[in-house]
Amino acid sequence: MLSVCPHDCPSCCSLLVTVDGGRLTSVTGNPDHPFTQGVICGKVREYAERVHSPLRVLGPLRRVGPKGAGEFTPISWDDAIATIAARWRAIVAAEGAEAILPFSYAGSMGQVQYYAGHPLFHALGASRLDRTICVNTAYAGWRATLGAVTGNDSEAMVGADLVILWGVNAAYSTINVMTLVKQARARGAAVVVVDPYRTPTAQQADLHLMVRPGTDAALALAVMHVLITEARVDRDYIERATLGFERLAEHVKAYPPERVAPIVGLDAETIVRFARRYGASPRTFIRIGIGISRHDNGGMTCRTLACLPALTGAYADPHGGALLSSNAGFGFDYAVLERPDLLSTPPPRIINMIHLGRALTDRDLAPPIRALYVYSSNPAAVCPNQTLVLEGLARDDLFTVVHEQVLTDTAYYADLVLPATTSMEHLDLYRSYGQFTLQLARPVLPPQGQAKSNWEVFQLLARAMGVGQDHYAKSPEALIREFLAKGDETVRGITFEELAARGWVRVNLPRPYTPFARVAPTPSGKVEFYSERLARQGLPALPTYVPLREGPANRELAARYPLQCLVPPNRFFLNSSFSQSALLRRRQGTPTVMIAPPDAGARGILDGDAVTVESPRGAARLTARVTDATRPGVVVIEGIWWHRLHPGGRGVNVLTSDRVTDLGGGPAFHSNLVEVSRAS
Ligand SMILES: Nc1nc2c(c(=O)[nH]1)N[C@H]1C(S)=C(S)[C@@H](COP(=O)(O)OP(=O)(O)OC[C@H]3O[C@@H](n4cnc5c(=O)[nH]c(N)nc54)[C@H](O)[C@@H]3O)O[C@H]1N2
Ligand SMILES: Nc1nc2c(c(=O)[nH]1)N[C@H]1C(S)=C(S)[C@@H](COP(=O)(O)OP(=O)(O)OC[C@H]3O[C@@H](n4cnc5c(=O)[nH]c(N)nc54)[C@H](O)[C@@H]3O)O[C@H]1N2
Ligand SMILES: [Mo]
Repeated sequence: MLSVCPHDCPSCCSLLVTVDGGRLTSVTGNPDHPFTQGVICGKVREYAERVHSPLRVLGPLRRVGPKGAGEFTPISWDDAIATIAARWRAIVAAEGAEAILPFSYAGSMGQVQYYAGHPLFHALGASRLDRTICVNTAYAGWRATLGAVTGNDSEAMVGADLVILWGVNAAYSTINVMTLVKQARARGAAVVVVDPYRTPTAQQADLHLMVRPGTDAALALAVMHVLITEARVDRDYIERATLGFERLAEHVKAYPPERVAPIVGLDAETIVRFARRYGASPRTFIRIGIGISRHDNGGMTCRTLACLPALTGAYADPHGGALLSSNAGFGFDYAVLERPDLLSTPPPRIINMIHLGRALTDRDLAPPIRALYVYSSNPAAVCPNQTLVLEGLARDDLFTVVHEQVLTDTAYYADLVLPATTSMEHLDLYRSYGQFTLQLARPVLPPQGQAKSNWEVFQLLARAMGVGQDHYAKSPEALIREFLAKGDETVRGITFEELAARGWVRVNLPRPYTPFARVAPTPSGKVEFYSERLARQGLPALPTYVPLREGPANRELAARYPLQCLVPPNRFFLNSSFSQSALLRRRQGTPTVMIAPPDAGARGILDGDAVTVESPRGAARLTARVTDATRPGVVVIEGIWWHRLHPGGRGVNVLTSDRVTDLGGGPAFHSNLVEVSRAS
């Protein structure tokens, strides 16, 4: 049977699943899907273990122990819904509906389940949530240069001369890109990886540029310097499709390779060679990851990288260009799912999700948050500044409901836990942010235990609260049909029936897809080297390297916390999902921090030692892995283990800051200064 991977990953794989005796027995990649090509990651191959996990929540639960202890007793669905409705009504009467905060992210990328709660919370007048934790910074930077978050089709890289994987650890985070990289190599392409540590992706590259964290904009500006001074640019493209070239040319004089070399931690010669290689042909494809954007200067970095293919004309080449995300390739009308018409005027306040800890602990917030409803997310583990998040979740006067598939760290703090279906148990429509197919997955299993989908629970809550009834009277299938019908030309003609029969359909985009070949949907209609819009926001109008606020240039902080700490994904978890899996935990090992031999030596740390990593926010216990895969001055903690699985009970995000980046209100997870010491 056909299914779709529901997880928050750009690949959005098409799956083949088998079910036997009411149990999921195997999950493999669909060989007929052009992006999946039969290959899926080691996490989803073990999906049966997740669906039938001993930690699955199978019925509603009520807390009996202290918050955080995870002690519950079963209750009925009727009781659970009645309890929630009664508590919400009392809170609305006493302090107003803004005292209720929904909290969700991308546990499921299915469009029905992702947006299921928006209409209810809009109709109630609850506080709105600004969902910034992942792509907002990157998208804001990309839009500043190009106007829309789309790019060349990854499949085009197969015919490229040069493929650059810039701040993307595809071998972990979107494995199917590696399939395309291998095919490109077989046809003679060179592969360059730009990443501050030697990831498995970097190990497969012809050249790995091990840059210092947060310095990519400087590197890109030096590349521009070389391209422009050596006249390796496409004058025709620049003339017809870009704005501000003369100003850019003047501006990048300040970034000669010799000056940039010590900033980025590469020698000038390497930078020049890289620039010449890039300028040798427009047949160059850059796959840009979201990783580079999780820094203080992340928005500007994305904007700067997006300028490179415009200098060489690669955006117009059928095998060139760049892709950050395929987001805007899908022209849907989200009002169908989100129902902004149900919002009051003026709309309720909006709370940045990365400030969850602040919002829950802020004594001056009026009204305070009295009720939290968490679904499709595990904020206790994934939000920055975990100390504050846990302090908030522990509040006895906070009424917390968590709708979950498994008993997560966040669920441990819930007053009520509600059981959620998995993608194998409910219908949904999926779009990807790394490729251009639309997919549908129908249930292959009945709901496990008493599990209900997000949609079904919001239907019950809407009825109990007496709001949004017109919306929740629809079935998920009717909603999907309406959503398809109201989309623009990119999805016109794609029907529910076709999706149900084939599993996937490519959206109506030309092949090759070169969206920025002649124009870009910016205010000027061109690729903007110079951005009036950024200038109006008080930001540099031209691409600029701005040192990290929390980085080596911050001498005072760096004196106490001399190491830069990156916190990217690991191989076997998906954010904190799959932490529940004993099998995948075994494959993953234990929570570790990678540290370079000189840094370890200076601290008397040996490989395998128990260490404490401390940032200005807090401290976590990990196992040291002494390795030259990272450079001196940079340590790496891969993955988000549920914090209750760390010795000491605090996870990686106890270290990270809830400071926002330069653009888009996203988090600076990787701009994180720490000190590492042997645990006593
Ligand atoms: N196995 C696995 N896969 C995942 C996830 C997971 O947790 N596990 N998460 C999923 C999600 S939600 C997302 S958003 C995507 C994210 O996937 P990606 O787009 O790949 O982004 P990140 O994983 O955040 O970071 C990618 C790389 O950026 C590097 N990096 C950090 N700072 C810098 C820098 O300053 N310069 C450069 N050049 N590189 C830098 C990191 O070291 C890392 O190797 O992956 C998805 N896929
Ligand atoms: N240190 C560090 N922190 C990070 C990151 C990082 O790289 N490093 N990455 C950040 C990024 S990119 C992201 S996107 C966020 C992700 O943060 P989250 O979106 O919170 O991701 P997960 O940890 O995967 O948690 C999703 C939860 O949703 C549940 N779930 C799945 N499907 C459904 C459903 O249909 N209904 C309901 N009710 N629940 C469901 C899963 O069981 C899981 O526990 O984390 C961020 N945090
Ligand atoms: Mo993400």
